[in-house]
Amino acid sequence: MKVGECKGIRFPWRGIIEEYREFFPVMEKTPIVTLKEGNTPLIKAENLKKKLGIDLELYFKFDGANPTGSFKDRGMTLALSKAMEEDSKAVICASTGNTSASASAYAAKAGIKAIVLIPEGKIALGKLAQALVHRAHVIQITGNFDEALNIVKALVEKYPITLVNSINPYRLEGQKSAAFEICDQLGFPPKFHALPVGNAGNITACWKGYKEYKRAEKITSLPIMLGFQAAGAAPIVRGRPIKNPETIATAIRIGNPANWKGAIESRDESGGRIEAVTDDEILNAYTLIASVEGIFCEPASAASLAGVMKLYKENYFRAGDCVVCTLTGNGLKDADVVFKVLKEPLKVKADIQAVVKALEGII
Ligand code: AN7
Repeated sequence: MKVGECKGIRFPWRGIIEEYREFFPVMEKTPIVTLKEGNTPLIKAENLKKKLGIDLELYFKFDGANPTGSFKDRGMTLALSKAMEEDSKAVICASTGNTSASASAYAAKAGIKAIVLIPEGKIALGKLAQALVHRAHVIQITGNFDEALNIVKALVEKYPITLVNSINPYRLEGQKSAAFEICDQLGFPPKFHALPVGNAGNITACWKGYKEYKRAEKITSLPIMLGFQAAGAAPIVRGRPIKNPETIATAIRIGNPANWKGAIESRDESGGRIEAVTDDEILNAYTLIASVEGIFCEPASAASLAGVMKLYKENYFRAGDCVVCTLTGNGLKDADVVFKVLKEPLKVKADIQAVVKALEGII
């Protein structure tokens, strides 16, 4: 190959729609809007297994490695492709941050407008930056996610704008690809699949994915679904909407999940559990995943491991069970949290003696 001659990308991953086309409601003429989402790493957590002394085959599905840094891209590629097929001129969503980041990026790629409603002061800075830089029309409301979603739902009744929250069925269609990938990467379905639960779209989507993969005879068994909500925002666990949800994991600060029913069905059909984990448990799992496994996920994502650790202590699992935890988003989006949890780094004079002294006992 001559220098400067580009032959295109070799062995390209084509994005989830092209890779799993037979499972999606797309047509020949559907314009595919993709940032090549999916194909995210499935990482075996050997270090964590040793460190915690747990007898599980534990894996992380790191969906923070998606183009905009979260699993939402899996749903957004389909939602935007269908919006384009329907000749939509604008998309709208309410968001705790990741949906808005993803919608903004995919709308930019599609060349249409994005409008996002977010709870003021309650979304991670990186996510807000993403919506702004992709040139979405960002509106901060002095209210929470649930209120923002109600406004957005009312707006799409009146205006010709496509809703891209997970009540848009194409979102869940796309997100089920995570289940396909996990089965393909492992070579079989896991015994358990643990996820954080906010609006409950992802657990609903993954469960749908496993069922479809089984129907297509790609797998012969189904996993048991485990969903974890933050204790201060755990409507499904408490059995009633939470008016003022609170948690450090702002991504899942949701009091009235749109896919509530889907989450209950996933739990009950698979024989799984939906439980609450405290902010302390979430933060402990968050720093553990980063320091022991080298994966920087966002706090909400760590709810999956926090929940698995909690159930492990309750002797819920059998020795050697295969457990996949989805890490839904990238920690860089919400780096501020690190400084709330860990000490600031040492500061010393620019002099070798001072640095050596600071490293006493380390080198
Ligand atoms: C990192 O972006 O709801 O249970 O508006 O960003 O499918 O809602 C985000 C949710 C987990 C929960 N982890 O997933 C939004 C939004 C992260 C998230 C969830 C979200 P769902």
